Amino acid sequence: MNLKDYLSITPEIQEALAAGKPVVALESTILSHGMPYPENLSFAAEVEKEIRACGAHPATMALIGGKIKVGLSPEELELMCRGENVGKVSRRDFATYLATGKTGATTVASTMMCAALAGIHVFATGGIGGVHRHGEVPMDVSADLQELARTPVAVICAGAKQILDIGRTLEYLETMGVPVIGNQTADFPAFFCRKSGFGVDYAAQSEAEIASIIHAQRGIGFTAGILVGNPVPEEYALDHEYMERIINVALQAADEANVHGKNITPFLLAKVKELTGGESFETNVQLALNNARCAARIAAALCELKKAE
Ligand code: PSU
Ligand code: MN
Repeated sequence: MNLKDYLSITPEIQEALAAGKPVVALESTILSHGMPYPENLSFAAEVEKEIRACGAHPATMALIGGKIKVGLSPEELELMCRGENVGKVSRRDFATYLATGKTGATTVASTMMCAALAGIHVFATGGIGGVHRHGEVPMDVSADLQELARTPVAVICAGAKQILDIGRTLEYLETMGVPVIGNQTADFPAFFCRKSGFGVDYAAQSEAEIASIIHAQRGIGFTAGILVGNPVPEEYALDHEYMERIINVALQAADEANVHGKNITPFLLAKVKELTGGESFETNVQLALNNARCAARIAAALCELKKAE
């Protein structure tokens, strides 16, 4: 067995990659474990539409039937959105899911792995995992951070949710040598809010400039990824203090329900949605669409830079 036996790339994505056209990777955990059905289905359709409107090709990842799926059919998207018997796959789960044929939704970490295997350099998501608040006690540090340190894919996100310790998350990324670039912001965004109070390493002026940084990182042979913080559009941003209160209630609920490990992130996401009466959901959708458009334009600029080599 080798990689070719596991990779299952749709003809559309195969052709796009062969022709040097822009492709944007998308994760499936945001669908299966981050949003309710059927809202996730319309979100999945919308995000793919936005990427196409920007002239790029969307490649949603999943592990299905022992294959690494790069690009999903409408039936496969439906399966991931229904989320019945769909696990959450990070790097440690990858081989088990391939061997057993279980259906797995990919996180930021495993989507980066799939993208790198397929030759895709840009990936759009909502928020990344990170160091959990008081994570030094259970040592809960998302595998997303380690993956950013080892896999050369640029991740376009709206920052990290306040459910995490954003300061420690950024310290970890610095230690691991991961560039953290702001898209026209000097402040690392906090998902629902445009600012976290922590700075990025560099505030890029444009998406073209971000593409040039990704190009340089690849050119010098560095194998770490790049994290791009793209703030939620102003009109959908939520108040920082309000979200802080909501998140403290959610964290308390997680504590009382004794939720740990891989279940804590989906638990907190659902609780925050419940406590904000759906207001946060609209923000979540809009920031993810915004990241998809940004990623598509970065991917297109990167293709131009490669052609000009
Ligand atoms: N944060 C969000 N929404 C998400 C996730 C995180 O705001 O959907 C998902 C992503 O797939 C991310 C994963 O990679 O949760 C992190 O999980 P963990 O903390 O267990 O590594
Ligand atoms: Mn964890």
